[in-house]
Amino acid sequence: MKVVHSPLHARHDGGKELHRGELVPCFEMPARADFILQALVREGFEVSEPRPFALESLPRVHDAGFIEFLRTAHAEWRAIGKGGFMLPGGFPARGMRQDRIPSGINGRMGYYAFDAGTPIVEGTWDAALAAAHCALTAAARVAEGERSAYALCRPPGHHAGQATYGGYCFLNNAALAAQYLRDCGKARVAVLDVDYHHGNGTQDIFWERSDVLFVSIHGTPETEYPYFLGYADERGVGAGEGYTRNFPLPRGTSWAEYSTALDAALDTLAGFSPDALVVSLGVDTYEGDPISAFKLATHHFPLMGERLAALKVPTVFVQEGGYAVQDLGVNVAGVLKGFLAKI
Ligand code: OKP
Ligand code: ZN
Repeated sequence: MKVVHSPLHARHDGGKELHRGELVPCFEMPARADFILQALVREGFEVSEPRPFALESLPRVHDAGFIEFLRTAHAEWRAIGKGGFMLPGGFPARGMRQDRIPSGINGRMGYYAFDAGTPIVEGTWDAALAAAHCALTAAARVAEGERSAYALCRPPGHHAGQATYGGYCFLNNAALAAQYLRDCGKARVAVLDVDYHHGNGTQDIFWERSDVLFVSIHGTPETEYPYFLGYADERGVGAGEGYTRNFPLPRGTSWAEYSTALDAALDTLAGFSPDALVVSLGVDTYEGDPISAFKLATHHFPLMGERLAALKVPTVFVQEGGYAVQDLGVNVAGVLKGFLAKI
């Protein structure tokens, strides 16, 4: 399995985020990718840089105005005399208008953002675009016939919706990979999201579609971020009805209950007979994660990989979350090695 990685990820270094009422150093930091890369190199994985993709050629999963906002946001911030990181100060909540996009940069930032914990800095766009290119390159390798590929994406992507950013995510790397596989002729593509947090952005993007199945196992939104999506009764609408499936689990969930949910999710995936699988691979389900509350141990991650291999479907792994920086590498390598051992 080849690894796709870009050093441009380091251009995104948010500095501070608003967390539980305080500005604290960002959990989503450049060292995350460095630790994962080190571990994978140590394990003998071959690493390459992403292929180039023209902006116009990106699979259409995001709104054009939203992409333009991300591309130009920090330059506009500098144009009004500001530097450093950008955070929004207001959102179009219930009872307010959603149909007017403010022209000023502060209002436009609140229009497209859905939280105040996702800073944009000067290099954010370059890093987010490079992460998208990593996911697309991994998808291209699988479309060309490789059994699997791993995209070391940073910043992550699964919270980014059709026209929204938040949860440390700007472009939805997994959704771009899934759409790329569709565009290459894979008729049915499944996305399995095992990050601790619900993949609200991916769900949003494929909500009304029956050609891409979205399945997510995550901390219940009753207590866990992103709070407002990810309940079991969300199953898609219109043509997409039944093609979104959510498995919310309580804080404190350990491998015994987790693996039962994983088996149910895998049954759902097998019933869809996908031509390709994209795994949104967050390892923040780990017991040592500083912002999450499941209890998976390092030795459980290879078991997860083994079960994924049993689907016998060409698979693109896309890195999402995981914030126990020192242990990220071994946990990610564990999933990939477990998978490789069973294919
Ligand atoms: C990203 B991923 C609220 C702080 C909440 C956001 C967590 C994002 C997780 N201001 N923190 O799914 O690992
Ligand atoms: Zn997460």
